[in-house]
Amino acid sequence: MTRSMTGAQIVAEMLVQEGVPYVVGIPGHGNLPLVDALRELQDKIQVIMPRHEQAALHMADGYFRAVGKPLAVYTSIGAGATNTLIGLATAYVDSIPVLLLVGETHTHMRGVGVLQEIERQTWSDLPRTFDPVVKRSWRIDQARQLPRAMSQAFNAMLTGRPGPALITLPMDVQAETIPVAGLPTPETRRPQGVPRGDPGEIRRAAELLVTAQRPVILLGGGVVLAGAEAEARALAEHLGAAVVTTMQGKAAFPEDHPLYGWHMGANGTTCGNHLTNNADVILAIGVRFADKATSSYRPGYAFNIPPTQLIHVDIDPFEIGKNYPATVGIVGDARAVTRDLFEAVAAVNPSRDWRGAPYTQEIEEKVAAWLASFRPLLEAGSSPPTMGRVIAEVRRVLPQEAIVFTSAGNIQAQVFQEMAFTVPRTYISAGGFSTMGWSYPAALGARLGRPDVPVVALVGDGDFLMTIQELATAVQYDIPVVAVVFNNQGWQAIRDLQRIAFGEQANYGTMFEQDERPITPHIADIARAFGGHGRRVETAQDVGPALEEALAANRPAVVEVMIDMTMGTSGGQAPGWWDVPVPAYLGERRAAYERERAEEVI
Ligand SMILES: Cc1ncc(C[n+]2csc(CCOP(=O)(O)OP(=O)(O)O)c2C)c(N)n1
Ligand SMILES: [Mg+2]
Repeated sequence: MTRSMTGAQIVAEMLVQEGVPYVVGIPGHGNLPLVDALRELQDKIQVIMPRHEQAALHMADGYFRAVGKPLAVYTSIGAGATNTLIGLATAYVDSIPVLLLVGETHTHMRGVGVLQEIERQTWSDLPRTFDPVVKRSWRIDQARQLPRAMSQAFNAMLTGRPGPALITLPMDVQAETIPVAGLPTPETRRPQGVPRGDPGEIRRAAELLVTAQRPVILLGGGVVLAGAEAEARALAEHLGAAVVTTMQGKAAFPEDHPLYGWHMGANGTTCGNHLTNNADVILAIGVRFADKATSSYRPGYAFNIPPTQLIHVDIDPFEIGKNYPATVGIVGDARAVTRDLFEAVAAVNPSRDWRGAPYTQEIEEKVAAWLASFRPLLEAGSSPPTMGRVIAEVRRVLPQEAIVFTSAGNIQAQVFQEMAFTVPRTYISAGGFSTMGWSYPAALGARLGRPDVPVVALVGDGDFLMTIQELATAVQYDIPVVAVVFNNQGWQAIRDLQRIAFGEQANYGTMFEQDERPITPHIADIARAFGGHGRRVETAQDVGPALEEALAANRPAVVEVMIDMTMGTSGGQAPGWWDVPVPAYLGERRAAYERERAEEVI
């Protein structure tokens, strides 16, 4: 049966058909027909109004990372659309699907200078504006293009290497009516199954793995995106391989497992670096080998490839051989390839008895030494408490299934290094883009999809102050996320980096001060003014009870913890190396930097 539908009605109905439960957005004159179409379908799809378009993207991003299904975001034209840039970039770098629907200039008005149109170099062209931060975009001219574009956008987002998609919705196209005989359905348009790896290459990889004396399986974000956690564990336990993860791969393997070696890299761990540095074969699954994870490619700080032989598995051929040479490169879905690898290994070798084996003992000893290295700070009873102590209190209070968000600063680095997770998708971080302002709205999105578990954002004061207005959204929709705000009254992570790379004299432009005294808003009071629960604590003993109280309140809540700002105890450790250029006028520091940089193999 042919129906008359507006462009906006086509978009809204296809969102429902795709099973999208929430659409997050801010209205304007540029998207009124879309908002009206969503009004008509409000029984089937709920609109969530954030207070900033950046937060809309982050909410959808957080929802996907927790649930594995995409949400859609809408904005008006111009200003509303451009406010999403950081959100798209964050999602794109970590390969997270989000559908962004932006209002655009009417097709017949292009180029005149419509309110909020940018038309000086070209007529308004939002796909061009967003080109580097979306996997794929569609510039729409007519309503009849929309069914195809919507269907293609979901395919692009959800297949191969996932990522965000952008569709422009010119104002006239949203309101234009066309006859629609039927809309494409996911059942007939979405490919089924996933790309398997090449069987010959899988056999070669299996041969390498079974002869390895010091195998390491390195898990990245691709493992989580493909849901390959169980397969990776089965393979590690069959081989008796050590397991190390990147930031995006954290929690893909139980962090209390005897084969677990934590993380390598500049802000990784001594045990992780030891294992990856000394591996004879590394099986890397869904990993980018980005600079921080590799200690800026300085051999012996995270990796020694070669002589270590690398088996690199990724859905995106672009990643293989990008930064390190691979002995075997396998393009395919992480889950399918890991399962096939397991079968290939099991066909030629029985399961190794790894419990109590010398390699397992070595892993356990190195991990124990790492955990002991920060225990003094973790047990410190000083006031204000150290960040490490507060993280330990948070871990003690939260159940294992609670979902924890971080995004930047010392708190992101330290949770990565010190907090143990045992359930997949419970540690979620904006790892690749390290976006301040991300955690809190992302956690709100996650909680929409996971009302069954506590969702907590662990944020620095700098981080939280970038999207603090989303407390209004949390209160409006009664989303009981707890933000634990680590208030050290400044951008301490950068202050620490200044001190390490440039020296004490470089203390400038990083801490919130007035007349050389720290200055901060009372963040817990702000939370109460928004209508949420808010408590500020200043001693280590008060952290646990305050968090328990906030969780029990079961409404939007902030626990603000004043944090020790003393240099040396203010953050975590840096067991690797990171290429942070310093100027020549710093003399010996520059000379040391040049010597170190000369060792990079990139
Ligand atoms: C949007 C954005 N701007 C700037 C940075 C650079 N940056 C990284 S960490 C950091 C400081 C973070 O401060 P805060 O959230 O208070 O955490 P702290 O390190 O003080 O614990 C800054 C400015 C960033 N990651 N993101
Ligand atoms: Mg801070």
